[in-house]
Amino acid sequence: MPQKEKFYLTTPIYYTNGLPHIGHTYTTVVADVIRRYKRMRGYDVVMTTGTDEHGVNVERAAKKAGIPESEYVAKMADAWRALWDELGIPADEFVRTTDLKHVRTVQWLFKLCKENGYVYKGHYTGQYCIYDNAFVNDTKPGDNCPDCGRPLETITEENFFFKLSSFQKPLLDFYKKNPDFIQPDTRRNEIISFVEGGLKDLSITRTTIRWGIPVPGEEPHVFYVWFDALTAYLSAVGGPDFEKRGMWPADLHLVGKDIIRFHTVYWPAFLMAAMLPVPKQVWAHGWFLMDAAKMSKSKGNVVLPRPIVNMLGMDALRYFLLRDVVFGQDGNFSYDALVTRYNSDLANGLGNLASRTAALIEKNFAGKIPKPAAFKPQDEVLGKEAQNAIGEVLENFDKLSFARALETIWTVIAAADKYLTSEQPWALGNSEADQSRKATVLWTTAELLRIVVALLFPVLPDSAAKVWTLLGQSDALGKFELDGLRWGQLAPGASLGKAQTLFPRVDKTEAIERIESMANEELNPTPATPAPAASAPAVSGTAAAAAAAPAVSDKIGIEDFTKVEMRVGQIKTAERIVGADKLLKLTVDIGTEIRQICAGIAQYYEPESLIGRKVAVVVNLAPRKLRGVESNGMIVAASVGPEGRPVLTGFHEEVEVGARLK
Ligand code: ME8
Repeated sequence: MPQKEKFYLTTPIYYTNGLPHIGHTYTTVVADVIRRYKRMRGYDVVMTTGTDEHGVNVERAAKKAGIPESEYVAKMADAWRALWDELGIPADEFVRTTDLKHVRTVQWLFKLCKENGYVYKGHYTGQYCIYDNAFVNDTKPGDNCPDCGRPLETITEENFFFKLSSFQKPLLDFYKKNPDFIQPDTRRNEIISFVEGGLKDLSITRTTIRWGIPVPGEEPHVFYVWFDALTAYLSAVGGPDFEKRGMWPADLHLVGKDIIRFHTVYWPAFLMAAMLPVPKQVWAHGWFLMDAAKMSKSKGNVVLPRPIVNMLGMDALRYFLLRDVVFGQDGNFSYDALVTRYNSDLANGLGNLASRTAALIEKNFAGKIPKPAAFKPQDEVLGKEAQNAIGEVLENFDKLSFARALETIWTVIAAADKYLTSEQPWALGNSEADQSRKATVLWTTAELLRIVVALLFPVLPDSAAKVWTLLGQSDALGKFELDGLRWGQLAPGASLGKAQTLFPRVDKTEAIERIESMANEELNPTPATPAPAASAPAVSGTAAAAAAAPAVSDKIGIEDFTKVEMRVGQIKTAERIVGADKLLKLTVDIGTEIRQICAGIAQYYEPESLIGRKVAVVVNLAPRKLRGVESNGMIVAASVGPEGRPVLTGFHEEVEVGARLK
């Protein structure tokens, strides 16, 4: 058997000072799609992800948590790994920068660079962003970080420097010789002009940070975050023994555009200095934005993967991430677009075609794939369309043009829908001619579905495999070789598998409310309230949600109660929120300020009836977003009856706005 060609791809190794949001999920999902695709094209694939665990941020976070750094990062790495497992995208190699094999690789790489004359000791004074772990050029003392907006610190210290300046020409030559090294082209041009502008030597160690990999014999120097982090790609596949494993150099580093420079300038320069093979390609995708801003937990605008998966399934999230944004460009994340696509493309499109076809075969051919009779031109046209789609889709997957590939597949699905509607196999009778025609039409549709799901497996692994089994295919779809996929291979006589609902239609408003409510709970967990199950009613923004939860058995002390600051507020304005029929947007005077608060009372209170009304407000609740609208506080309401109708609190005497409830 000929040896398989290898393909090594990586995601960034993510920082451990937060948990994965949809941006990290995006990169990891894309890596998983490529991994599955390449395996179906006959490659021996390894995909690496991991955690970037050193630096001052970790020191601080561990201190805040009151635990040693090693314990803190171990917990965080477990949480990242567990989430990838839960989402069905575990890496083949999960590398942690605190792994011994990684520590050894970094020290070895440094030794090689030093022996080859590319490392020297010097002093550095500069403005340093402790949040981004980087010195920031072109800034002065007192400035804020241009990336994250937080204050910079002036730092002078003895450092080891890497002679990046020696690599201007080698890098430019390398980019020229390997025009596909940096993708997409716009990023390539940016990097080329950056390198043409001149490269300064790079400080690669610190003495001000304790939590890092020590430079052997040079303590207290520890490695600077990028020399440490980038090397993880190599540690994951053998480190100094990389030749034995045979995976290095990487075929593809997938990164967000924020870290392209580190991957396309520093990383190849480090490797060139050590005389090691340089990766073949770095692909920088765009950002998922929320309200036109990059997501970050401090801005409170992160989208979490788990609530979406609980509500719609992982395949739906994967499909949306790849279909809605052109790979390489920025895209705005919207729950509305997500659920709309789910209903139109997955529930009504693929899901409906599969269940219709299976039901007709079940009814007319006792659940066995029928044998087609003579083909009519319209059958052949459809067959050609599916056959042509194979080439087009593979070509687009090769270029990482996922949205294009999916568009092509959905054109074929739409053509099959139209075909069924015009051929109307359900209207044909039981004569021999009608039976033959029915058999031909249903075989044609089933064959098209087989091709569609074979192509879709990298993106929709669960549902594609379900349809594959439904069509009576016994081999594992993930092992199917796409190079052998052709129109006409569906063997008649195979028994259909068990019918399953693939993508049940959902009510958009309700689905979004549930996702948001689960996300709020995950971001601001209330220890007294269990995380809502997917089927729990969403009554966001009022205390009714908490009141509807099962009774809390443990009593709390007064010190816990006093943590909740409740005040008398007066409603100033109230309006409905377009697309959210349960929510009202209120502005409420709480004595010291006017707050915007969303409350899940729209089905029970007319907005106008609320103006001037005095209510109890929890004022020290962390702000959250409901249907994209900021809510800063919570209106207290009783939860009445089985459906939890919210009834607002009131006062029987005149009370001052802002008075505290005790
Ligand atoms: O930068 N949209 O880690 P990190 C799309 N540890 N992708 C996003 C995103 C968004 N809004 N937010 C994050 C680091 N990402 C370093 C990397 S590698 C040797 C060291 C994705 O936790 C995207 O892939 O900040 C981005 O490059 C990465 O997460 C940054 O992750």
